[in-house]
Amino acid sequence: MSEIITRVDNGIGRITLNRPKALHALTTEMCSGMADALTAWEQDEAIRAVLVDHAEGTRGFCAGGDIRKVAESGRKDGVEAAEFFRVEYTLNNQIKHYPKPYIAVMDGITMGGGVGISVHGSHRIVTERTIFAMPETGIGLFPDVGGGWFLPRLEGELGTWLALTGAQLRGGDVVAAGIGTHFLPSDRVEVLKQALASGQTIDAALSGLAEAVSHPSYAPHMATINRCFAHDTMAQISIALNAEGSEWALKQAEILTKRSPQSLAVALKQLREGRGMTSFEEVMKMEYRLACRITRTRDFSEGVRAVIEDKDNAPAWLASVDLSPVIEHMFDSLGNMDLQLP
Ligand code: QUE
Repeated sequence: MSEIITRVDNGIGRITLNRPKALHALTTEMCSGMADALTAWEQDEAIRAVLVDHAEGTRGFCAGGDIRKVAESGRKDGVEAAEFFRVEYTLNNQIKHYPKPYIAVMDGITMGGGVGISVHGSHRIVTERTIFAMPETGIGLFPDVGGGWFLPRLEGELGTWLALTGAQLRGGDVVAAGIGTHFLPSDRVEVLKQALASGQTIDAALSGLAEAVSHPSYAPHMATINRCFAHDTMAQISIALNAEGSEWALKQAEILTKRSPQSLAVALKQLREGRGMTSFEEVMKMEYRLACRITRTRDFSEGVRAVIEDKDNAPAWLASVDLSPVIEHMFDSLGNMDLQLP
């Protein structure tokens, strides 16, 4: 059975992720298959919009990327890992600039790579089952797939908090944050698909089915988030959280002690650089440099071992002393190996 199912349903290009054993985590082949379908439908006047969803079960839309394979490659020469990121980030860029409506159904777990194939689309459908997160600092990676673009563009320092701690947002909170565009109870997703296939316009179908969202559950913490996560070094952020003294702030400080110090430093600089960049392509080029380099490091190998391979959830990160020269170097050009986008 193929890992993605593509078909046309009454003028709607449909892509269904179909790798249920790995919660639809993206492989190189899934990304290139999606890119090929999007390219074909871009030119096809019979296609009005694209809708991306997942097959089988209610657990989730997409857990991320095929991180096991990336880690295996990173422990060797990193060639396969670099190829994966090239194909995945080129797809993220294609979605960002797609000329037709791109509707992602973010039903259930939507993390990492799953965010990259949804958040850059024009229409992001959230249900009561949606669990959004960018959890990469917990495996020695960084919040990639365009995290350097969308996270610093959320309100205040919300994106910095999400990126560093890997915090999860659920249901309506995902729309309130601006990550999703529409909230639909999950039992209306089928109704939406039928409405689109019957020729209703997307905005007419959505305005009849979407529900308003209430105040997000993170709202009471926004002032603290904006105060503490505004700093430009991890040491300052940790000190600020501890100085707050509230139960919530101390919990965030404790979470940060469990994340890879190298990932935290890379992610914080990635978001600060990304905030100042004026094109999505520039961000993806930066992230490609970081991905190629970080996936060859000890912390990434160890993070994947602890969280995904052995599942002991006890990564032994390298000490955080004197990281800055290593971090700075990760942002350097790859020369003729830099990411080239169309
Ligand atoms: C952080 C991550 C990922 C993760 C767990 C983290 C990630 C990812 C997966 C994942 C989960 C299930 C699978 C799979 C991959 O888990 O990026 O193949 O079956 O892809 O804490 O960044």
